[in-house]
Amino acid sequence: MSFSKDFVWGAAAASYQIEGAAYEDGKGLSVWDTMCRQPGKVWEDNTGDVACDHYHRYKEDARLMGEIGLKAYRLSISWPRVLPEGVGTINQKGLDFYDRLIDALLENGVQPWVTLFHWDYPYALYCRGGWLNRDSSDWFAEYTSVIVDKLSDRVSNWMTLNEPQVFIGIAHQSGLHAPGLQLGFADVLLAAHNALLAHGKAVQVIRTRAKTKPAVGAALVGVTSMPATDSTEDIEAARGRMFSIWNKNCWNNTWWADPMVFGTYPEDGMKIFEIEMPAIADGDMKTICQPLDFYGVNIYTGQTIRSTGDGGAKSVKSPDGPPLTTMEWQVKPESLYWGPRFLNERYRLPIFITENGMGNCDWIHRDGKIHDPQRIDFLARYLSELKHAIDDGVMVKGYFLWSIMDNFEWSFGYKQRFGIIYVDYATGERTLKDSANWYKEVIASNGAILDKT
Ligand code: GCO
Repeated sequence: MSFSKDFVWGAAAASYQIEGAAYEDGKGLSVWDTMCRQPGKVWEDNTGDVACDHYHRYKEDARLMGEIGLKAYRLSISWPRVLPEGVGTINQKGLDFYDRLIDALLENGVQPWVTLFHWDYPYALYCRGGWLNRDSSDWFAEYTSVIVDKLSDRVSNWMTLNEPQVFIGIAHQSGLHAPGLQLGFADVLLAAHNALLAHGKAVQVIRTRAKTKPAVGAALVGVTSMPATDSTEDIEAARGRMFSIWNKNCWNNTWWADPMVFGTYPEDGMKIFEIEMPAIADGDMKTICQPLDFYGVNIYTGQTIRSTGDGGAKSVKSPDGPPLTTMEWQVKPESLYWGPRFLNERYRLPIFITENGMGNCDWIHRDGKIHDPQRIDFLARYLSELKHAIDDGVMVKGYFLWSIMDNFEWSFGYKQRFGIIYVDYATGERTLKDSANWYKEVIASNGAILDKT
């Protein structure tokens, strides 16, 4: 076995990170627009005001994606661009942008995979309590219906939320991401519950209103554990760690995926969070648990786990001088073997890697090209592990490289470059990096060249 003929080779980006045009054509404010206005919140006070100017350059971008041979592009929609107040009046010009973008992608042979929410939350709704407001799931359902009505004649692949672990945990608990709140844990769990309800209601809306048969999932972040050795004990220890909750934060798999897939919060979490648990109304868990077509997961790295020999697990200290990306994330290719394997075993859904890639120190070399051998090596290692998982029978159906182009990396601003297309932010000029040309060959050979890289 290897990559199937219909394996989805893709790349991803998100609205606020690339679009720019933050104050154009009637777009409303998002919490990231306001966060970037607060001095010191983002590296060098960078903002997404212009970003990659994708709002104006989308045709060129779609053409480049076609040139690379992408089968699919994972984009997200800016909620306040379409609904400046978050609900109510539609901003036609904003909605039309996505209409044109979808057409441009299809003209270039690239299937659009749409994420409804990738963090640019409408500021107007934040002022009404945001995710803490019980109505927030209905606001999201209303927004979803606007998008589905407009795009579902051409879009059939949908993701509801991107990384709730982060936009709740980091944005509402540690405050590093917009809206930058540091709430008590009871409020964090309330926001989490409302976000899960929003997911469930959005799935219902997609299923009832879509004009073409939809495939629906979410893009969760995989908190991946990997065994230190192939021994049964270490594998069990890693699996146990991957699906357990042991401290009061949102950085885990099960608090999010268990309600979505099984309709229950995990027992260990409920025990640890006992005094902070939100009120769960009748029917909530049923609403959250809607049938899903796939499990989308973003995986960049992982934690190596060893059995303690008495049923426990401990994480293995990194070797001295570990391989690191510019984000200082450890290079752990096996995370793309164990992550999908454990998730597929537990949740029994086909897996899509909705993000994987690396921040690298890219610049234009003296020959005018962008040589990024580290990224090529990184991707080859990770994709080989993914192939290994598929060979072992793990149901993995697609892979989205993060990112199609350099972009605004949240609180890191433009300091980090994740793209396979280089963006000169001063001019907007795009240049394919070596990795883009390499990925083109990976796609054209359906992964066969990985063995030769
Ligand atoms: C996230 C997001 C992306 C990031 C990417 C690199 O995981 O933070 O989904 O928007 O840019 O993961 O950090």
